[in-house]
Amino acid sequence: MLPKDSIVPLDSLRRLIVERADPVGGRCRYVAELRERRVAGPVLVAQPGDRIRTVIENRLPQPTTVHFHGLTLSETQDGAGFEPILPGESKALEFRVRNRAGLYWLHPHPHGFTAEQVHAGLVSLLVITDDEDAALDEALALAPGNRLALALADARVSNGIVRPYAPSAHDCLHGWFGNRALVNDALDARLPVAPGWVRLQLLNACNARGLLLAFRDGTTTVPFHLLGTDSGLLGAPVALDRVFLYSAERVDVAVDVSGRRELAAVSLAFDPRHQAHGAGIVHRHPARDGFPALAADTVCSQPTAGSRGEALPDGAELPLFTLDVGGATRGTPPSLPARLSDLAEAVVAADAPSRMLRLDFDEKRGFLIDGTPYSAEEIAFSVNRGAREVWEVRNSPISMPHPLHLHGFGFRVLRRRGTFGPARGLATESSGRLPTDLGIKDTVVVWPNETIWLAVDFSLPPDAAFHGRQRYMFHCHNLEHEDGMMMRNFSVL
Ligand SMILES: [Cu+2]
Repeated sequence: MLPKDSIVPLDSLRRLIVERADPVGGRCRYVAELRERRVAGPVLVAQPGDRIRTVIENRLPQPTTVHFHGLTLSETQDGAGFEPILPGESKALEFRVRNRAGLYWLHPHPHGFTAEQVHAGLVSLLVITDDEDAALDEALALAPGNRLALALADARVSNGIVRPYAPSAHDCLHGWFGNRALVNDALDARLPVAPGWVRLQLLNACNARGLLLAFRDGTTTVPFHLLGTDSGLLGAPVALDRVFLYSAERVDVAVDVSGRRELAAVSLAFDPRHQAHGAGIVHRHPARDGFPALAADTVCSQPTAGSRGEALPDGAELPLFTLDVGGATRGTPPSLPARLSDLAEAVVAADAPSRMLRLDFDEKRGFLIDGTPYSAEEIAFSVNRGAREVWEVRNSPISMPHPLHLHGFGFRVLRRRGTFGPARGLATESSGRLPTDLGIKDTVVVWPNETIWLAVDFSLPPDAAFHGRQRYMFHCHNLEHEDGMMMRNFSVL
């Protein structure tokens, strides 16, 4: 993983400071405070069973929270917006890691500020490893430095400077898109690797941009293998030449760079199916009242053209990063293991209760779930601990892709119907499932006019110390949509 000096074991984290690094431009960062040192922009590492015991300190001029995306935690630990940490305040946090090995991440989740704060750079990766995960590294004979965990974001850059977050009404409708990729917060990232297999755990940390990830050597497309998704390894690897990765989704891939001098990761051009049209909606989230924006010249949520002219539209080709291959050739790399994990197909009882959710678009009110804008007090429904449900999620035909995220619980994709052409073309099964649907997910993209069926398991670990009613949420992870109220609460009883 890279860079080595940014790696922080989760159980040694004494304090997590959320700070604004640059008051004019509004860039922010997490700083991990350990017993003996401080690390800006930490990559956290943990194993199942590890315990975190830390204090989160908010040095921003706005409320914040730290959401542990993908982890099974209590309402308080989950860091959704129920208990914002006000400017200058701190919050003690303690929990045990119970999730599978995989790439998870931390980001702010305070109502009305999530998009601005994530865009400002508040993203930290959490890599959970275990024996199965280590066995794979060994089977791939990974050279030191050939395993990387990368957050892929985009930003509007002019004259080498990341412009502050200032969405127009158009941006609030479609999302805030940049023109350059930021990889672990760096522009034009070049990552040194050795010949052989490279294992990449990649997060789409863009506010709104969908990525169609591929690798190129010159003009040649280089195939790769999908090893895992949001919550860890697949049962078996899948050979691919491209993969969709929407906001908050993760992929774990292996690519062989033997015999190459460099390999470019790109997002290929695709039709992003933005079929929602209208003047746009001005969202001034009521939670923002009384707090300043992060950047001096931010004009947040005004119906102006803003800096839209500098944005590349969703679906435009975008260079992401380059692997620089150096060092001695080490012979033919080993073949991939046929099995990666003991992950089995989801088993769904014939009488499993089903729940229908609609992702709606209304020209005046924007994107909503079941026609209902988010309200912190509302509970859309309650489920019992241990319940297993089938969710049927239908996206409107006059809509756009929505990456739907469920807090606290992983799910499996059972089936897709109505998937649009280029995505449908990647399906490997008659059920319409894509290779990324074959693992445990916490975020899944739903295309316009598409219906997906999910198996959701509300089991809590037997040792979970969080008894009583727990509130969680599900929402679109296009962060402009999330702040625009495309979110609902539910509770687990
Ligand atoms: Cu959305």
